[in-house]
Amino acid sequence: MKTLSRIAAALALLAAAGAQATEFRSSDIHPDDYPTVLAVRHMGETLARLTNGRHTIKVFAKSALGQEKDTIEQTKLGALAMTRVNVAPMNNICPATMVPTMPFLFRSTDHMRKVLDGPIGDEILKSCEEQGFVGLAFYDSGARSIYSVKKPIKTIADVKGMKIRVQQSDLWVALMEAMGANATPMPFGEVYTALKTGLVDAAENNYPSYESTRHFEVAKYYNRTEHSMAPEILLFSRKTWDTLTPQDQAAIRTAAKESVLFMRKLWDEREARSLAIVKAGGAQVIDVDTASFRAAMKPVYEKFLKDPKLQDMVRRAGEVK
Ligand code: GTR
Repeated sequence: MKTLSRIAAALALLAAAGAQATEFRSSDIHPDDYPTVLAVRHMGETLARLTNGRHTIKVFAKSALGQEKDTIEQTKLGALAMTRVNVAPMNNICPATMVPTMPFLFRSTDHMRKVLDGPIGDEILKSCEEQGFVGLAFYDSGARSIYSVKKPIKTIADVKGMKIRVQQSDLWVALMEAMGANATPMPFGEVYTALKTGLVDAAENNYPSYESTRHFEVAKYYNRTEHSMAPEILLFSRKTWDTLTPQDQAAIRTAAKESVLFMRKLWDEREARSLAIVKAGGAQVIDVDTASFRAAMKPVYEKFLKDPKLQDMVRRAGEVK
């Protein structure tokens, strides 16, 4: 009897040693109180609970580990276990991420959430695996609108010739050019200075990012173009993933999915709060003739959706009620 229990204890020890305890490092460019950062921390708590404390996540916020393009690279190499980025810097790497970026694709927040929660969302996440990333989830990022320094924008004619900062993606450059602007791709962390020094006349983002970066202090016209609802994406390093047990992989997926609901609640609250902050800080919210923008987007669809698979995803997304 004694020998048997000694063997059982030894086996348990061996199993525990085999299933390594890990603190996964994850990165984010946003500050500590931003919904994406809080959501990944929440995911870490869930993961610790599901794995009896064996696995946790440490989030490095405020670009501590670099801008989004750098952290994507590190995640691919396995130097970083996870990164939370927008789909934009993934557009060139993993083409299906262009689908939820497409201008005026989603009719509402509700529509966007339904599409991303369904099979189309899963297909997009899965498609990044070939490129070295396990797509775990999408997070909300609201609607993006153009904010300008010198003059408000009411119709597409007002955008002509404006220098507008975009994210580092060919699709984003084309999208802005289709509006008649000069697109200037640059990392997020450089936008404040670019607006302030006149390197660009405008940028575009959702209310929480416009607020948290204090961009509203330099570019006070927030013109509601609402041209894209490009979501955030949570990526796990495929290299690290392949070293994990199926049980641990499942726990990570469950924790990620749970964090999505948590994040949406935070997001809705933050959007409202950010809007109040920017208004109190002097920002003017301008109503825009969005039809004129919508009408100019056809060439963007034609150029970037040549692959019938992507065309089909866009068609199916439109049909989601
Ligand atoms: C924010 C997004 C970031 C980044 C940023 C940008 O809304 O959360 O991931 O994409 O926009 O414009 O670079």
